[in-house]
Amino acid sequence: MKISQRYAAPLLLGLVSTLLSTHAIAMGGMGGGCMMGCTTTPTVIDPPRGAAFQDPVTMPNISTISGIVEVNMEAKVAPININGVTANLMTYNGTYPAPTIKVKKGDLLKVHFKNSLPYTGLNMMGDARDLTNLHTHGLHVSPEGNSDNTMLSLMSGELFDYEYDLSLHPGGNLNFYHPHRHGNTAEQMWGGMAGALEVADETPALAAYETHIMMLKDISLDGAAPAAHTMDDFMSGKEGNVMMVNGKVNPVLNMKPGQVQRWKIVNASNARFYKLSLGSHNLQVIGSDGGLLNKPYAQSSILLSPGERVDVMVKASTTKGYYKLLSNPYDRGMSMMSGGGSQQITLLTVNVTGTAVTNSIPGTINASAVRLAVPAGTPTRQITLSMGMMGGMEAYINGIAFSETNAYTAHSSVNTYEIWEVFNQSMMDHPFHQHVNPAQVISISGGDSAYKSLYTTSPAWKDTVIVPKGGSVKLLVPIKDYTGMTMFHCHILEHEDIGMMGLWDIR
Ligand SMILES: [Cu+2]
Repeated sequence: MKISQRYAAPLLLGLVSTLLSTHAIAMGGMGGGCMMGCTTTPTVIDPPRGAAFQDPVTMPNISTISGIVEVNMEAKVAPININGVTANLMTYNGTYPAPTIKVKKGDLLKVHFKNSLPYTGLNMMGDARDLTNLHTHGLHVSPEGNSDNTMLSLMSGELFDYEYDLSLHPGGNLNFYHPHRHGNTAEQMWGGMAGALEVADETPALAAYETHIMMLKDISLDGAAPAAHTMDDFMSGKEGNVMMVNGKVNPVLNMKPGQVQRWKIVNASNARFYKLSLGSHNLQVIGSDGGLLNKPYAQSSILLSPGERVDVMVKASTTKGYYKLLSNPYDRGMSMMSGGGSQQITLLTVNVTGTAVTNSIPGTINASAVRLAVPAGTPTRQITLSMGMMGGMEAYINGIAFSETNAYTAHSSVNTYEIWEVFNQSMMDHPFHQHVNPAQVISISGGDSAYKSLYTTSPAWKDTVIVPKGGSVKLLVPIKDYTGMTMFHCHILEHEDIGMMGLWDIR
């Protein structure tokens, strides 16, 4: 196993602290916008209807052996057309979004990884920009060795063969692969490194529906490159000014009148939250991060933070016409002035057209999905998330900013349960993500009421949950099957890079 071979000290932090303190005062403190309760008129971002909707391309499987999926994956800079502008993005295999890897439960996934990112010096964290690795967000697999090992660090030119044994992964769900090299994660994912990893479900009732994958991402360009991160971006989380579904602005998806489609949606943005709605249509949630729910849960809108996935069924109106899939304003705490907190964005347009069909949404999805009772005597662990106020560009878990030499470490025993009570002591929401083991949400204090209701009443398995600003979340975490050193962190990836990450040592 290779641990970071080229890990430079964060030389710039002293300078950064000074500048940030000055700036924070100028902005009137950490909030930088509406602290509470204020309303603004949404900024409407309604681009013209774009090209026909396309799913991400599928990653070619080079294996001829049943039960083995084998892919070649190369991290590299490549020209990508972003809304008419050709920009050099950081990609997997030269495409954005990266190709979807398709596997099924029980498969062995082999990834022949090559790091062809060029060495281009150090970033603001003091880390060489080429260092990367691969995280399979959502997979219940080993975090050790050549599996989902986010302690690895691969230099430009390095090859590495990953292997993921999916025999204990519980079932069908949409996962998400992206880099996880501490200090570089935010810049690399912002630059375009993200792909879907679909574990097929074995639910015959769902097989007949037209199904699509939608990767939501925003970006800003500076000339022919992704806009560079600033210190403010690391504190606030970087949002872009071009919002895309599968790399396209406002693509048009055709549905027949009355047709039911299934959409598997992943928020692949660094920091932008989406509050999705489709006119007067209900979005019927049938699955979440970790798999299918027992039945559809009708929602008029769905809040989706970075790293979360949602599996929805939508029944098209019987009235032909155009319907906008919107992202509505949601104040995550730092974005009221310019970002998603104040914006109503048309992400995609549904064109209801053609000959009517009579589809219906099944009443039962996965009868075996249940909410677990909390086992008697389950111990509680308290995890507190906080941000540096005046002290510097840092974020903390239980008061410690993660580094390779110092981290809050949770010590757990395999095949036990724990309750994790996660407190947010900052004025921003933080999507809390734990690797390897999904959890069920016992309770949420604060935040969006529909989000709270959905995830505290349905048998959802979550690996990413919003911890509302000033609020808390209580999770029931089964620690199953795998020992090893893994991680939990904020999925606003800038916050992860500045330290809002802890180690999880499972023995
Ligand atoms: Cu955060």
